[in-house]
Amino acid sequence: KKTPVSAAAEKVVEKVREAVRPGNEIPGAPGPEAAPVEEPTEGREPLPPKHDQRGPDTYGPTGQPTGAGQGRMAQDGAYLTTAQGARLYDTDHSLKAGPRGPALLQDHHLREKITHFDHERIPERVVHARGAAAHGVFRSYGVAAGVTKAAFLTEGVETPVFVRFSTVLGSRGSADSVRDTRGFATKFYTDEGVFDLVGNNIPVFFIQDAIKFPDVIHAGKPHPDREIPQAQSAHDTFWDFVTLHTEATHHTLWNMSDRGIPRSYRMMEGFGVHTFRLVNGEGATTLVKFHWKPKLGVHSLVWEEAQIAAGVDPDFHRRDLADAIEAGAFPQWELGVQTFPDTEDQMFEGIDLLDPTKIVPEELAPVRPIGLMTLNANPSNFFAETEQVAFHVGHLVPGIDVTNDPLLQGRLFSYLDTQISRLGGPNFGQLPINRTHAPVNDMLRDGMHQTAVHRGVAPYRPNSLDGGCPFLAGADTGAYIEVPVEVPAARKVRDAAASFDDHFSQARLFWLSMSPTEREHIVDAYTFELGKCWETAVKERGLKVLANIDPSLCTQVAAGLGLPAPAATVPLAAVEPSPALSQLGEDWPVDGRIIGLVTDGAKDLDSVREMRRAVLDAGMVPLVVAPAGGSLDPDGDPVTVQRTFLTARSIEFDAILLAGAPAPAADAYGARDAKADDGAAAATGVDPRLLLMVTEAYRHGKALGAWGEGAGVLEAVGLSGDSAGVVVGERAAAVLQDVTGLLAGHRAWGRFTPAV
Ligand code: HDD
Repeated sequence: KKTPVSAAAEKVVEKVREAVRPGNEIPGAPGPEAAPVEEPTEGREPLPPKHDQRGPDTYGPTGQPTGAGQGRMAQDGAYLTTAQGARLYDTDHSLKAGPRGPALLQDHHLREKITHFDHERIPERVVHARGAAAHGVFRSYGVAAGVTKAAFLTEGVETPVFVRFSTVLGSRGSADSVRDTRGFATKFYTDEGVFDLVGNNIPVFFIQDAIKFPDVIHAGKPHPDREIPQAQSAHDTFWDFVTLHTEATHHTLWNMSDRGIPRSYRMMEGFGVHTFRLVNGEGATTLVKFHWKPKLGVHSLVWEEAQIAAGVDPDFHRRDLADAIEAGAFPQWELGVQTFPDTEDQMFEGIDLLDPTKIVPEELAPVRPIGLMTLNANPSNFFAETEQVAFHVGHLVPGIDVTNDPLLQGRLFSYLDTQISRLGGPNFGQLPINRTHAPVNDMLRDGMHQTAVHRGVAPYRPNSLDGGCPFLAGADTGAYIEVPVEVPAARKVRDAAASFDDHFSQARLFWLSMSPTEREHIVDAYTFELGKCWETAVKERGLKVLANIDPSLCTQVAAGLGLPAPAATVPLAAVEPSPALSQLGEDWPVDGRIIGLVTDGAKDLDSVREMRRAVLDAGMVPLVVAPAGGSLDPDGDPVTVQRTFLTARSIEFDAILLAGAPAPAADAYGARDAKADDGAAAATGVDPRLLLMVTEAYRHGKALGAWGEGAGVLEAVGLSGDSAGVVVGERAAAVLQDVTGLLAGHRAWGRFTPAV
């Protein structure tokens, strides 16, 4: 006999059954099969479970395993329950004194649901709050085995990794494409414990001593009164600090270069920044700087494109990374090392290896590749993985040690400390994403969010009650065996080495290593950022700093600001340029590049089909753009439209191919914005939104290709096959070949003045 409660529950289950999507049926749900519901998009298999998360570690909120083959749905069981496992028959109405009465305090479900929701957010990271991450694997070439005993660097060893990329200044919800340094943090789950390489895409830092980190970050973050601007360095406090504090000059110059606006996380270098110390099996030490080199090359946005992207697609980099991995275009980086003898003075060719504002040019110490990292899986849950991952420069394995770099020394304190407030206590290492893959046998106990159920009575050493366990490893096997480096007798001081006083020579080295186009971008960036400052004194001080880098840089920026160019106050350093610092001049693989394929939706669809296939075969991603959405030629060989003139903007594409010349379409959704009576459209007969797309792409140095009627669009904006980086041909295939050639160099650099 049914009680009224179970009858209501039956009704709810019935509703759920009706809504269940095919393939997602609740395992073990009672009753007849649910009627399939029409799906608007094609179904696809879920991503395979991540290797480092298989096994007994993954449990749902109430303890049910969510390992391989499970966890496709938000919930695993048939019935909705409370956190305590009590089944619920209604989750939409609070318990009230009558249908129109007040809510009752005894409604546990209401209070539990709202309380949990109220506490869903944790504090965002104090820096690097905005990020995106991916799982992958690192395969060692074994070439570093002579200089380090780290087991994961022996030949052929594969180590699971989790990498989080980030901006520095913006909040969690800020835009990806802003001008900023990017974080590049890698967690290696090695058999000997976790090794974190917590680096950036810029090889130097603003400050030489960690004690100044709060200063530089307070200056860079939004102004404390109005909390603006968000995720920007173009404001008075930032420039006030970096112009007063000239050791920031080198890092600031990198930020003002194209490195500050990467095209993609997949196309960034990564740097460990500090000099680390490697130790081999014999105890011999080598100083080392870590580098990540992307297989796709180092590429950037152009500034206007970055600004448009920040509004049109604030998730530009996050989406790019996730889409590429989902499409199987797995990004790869080689890990490389520059090695230096561990001399007493820790200098190399006159460069202080302990000064994090200095690089060692690759021409002086080549980067030797020691392994390959492939990112091959997206996180399944942003909060659990990307948000809760906790990196720490002190997470080291035997064979890798720190140096006395004063910036690194302070970081060793900060990263552990920050997790305690961000993740709510000292047990953050037990979160699935942070768990080491090596067996843990510590004597750390209790604390907030303790999830381990420790046994035994003697979490102390020495003990006799737990059999004296755990035992200690031999002196040659444990981590954190200090390298017995000499610490010369010294007096306690608050000071730095005299070599730290050189703030300009390497900034000059970077400037001199840039191509003319890259220099022009740097001039524009300084002029923009200082131009956004309110205080003239800040602008003038900014120019004084630039004069000490290079007079031509200073003069050009001064002209843009309308201020006199000051003279240098220090002698300009005589430095050799380092060609390795320039991003331009080479050809790179085009894998995963996004190609906009524009059609009028009716004519010459065969060439669109042919081009789509050819773009895919070249390892790139074609996106068909048409005046309206849906399917072209649905009764024949259908072509799916992925973007319309309403939903697409030029910034999404690395190159645009024009198969047709769509006229202003009064009937397409969104065409009212296009104003059929728009002057340009009326004059050219081409949809003005397409004219904007092509003009922008041209201005941003993107390759353009056209055949057939598509050439008419180019003509409408005054371009032809003779324009730099523009290809017009009879046949689609030949056009693609030339466009791919242009993409290999990233942009049509010949379009910029001065040319490369
Ligand atoms: Fe830092 C986060 C990189 C100097 C204090 N840092 C953080 C992240 C990266 C870096 C990539 C984000 C990690 C993630 O994705 O979770 N930081 C660097 C580099 C530095 C550097 C390359 C200089 C070479 N950092 C630095 C200093 C201090 C900190 C000098 C403090 C004295 N950094 C932190 C932090 C953060 C952090 C407050 C914020 C969130 C976190 O650690 O987990 O502890």
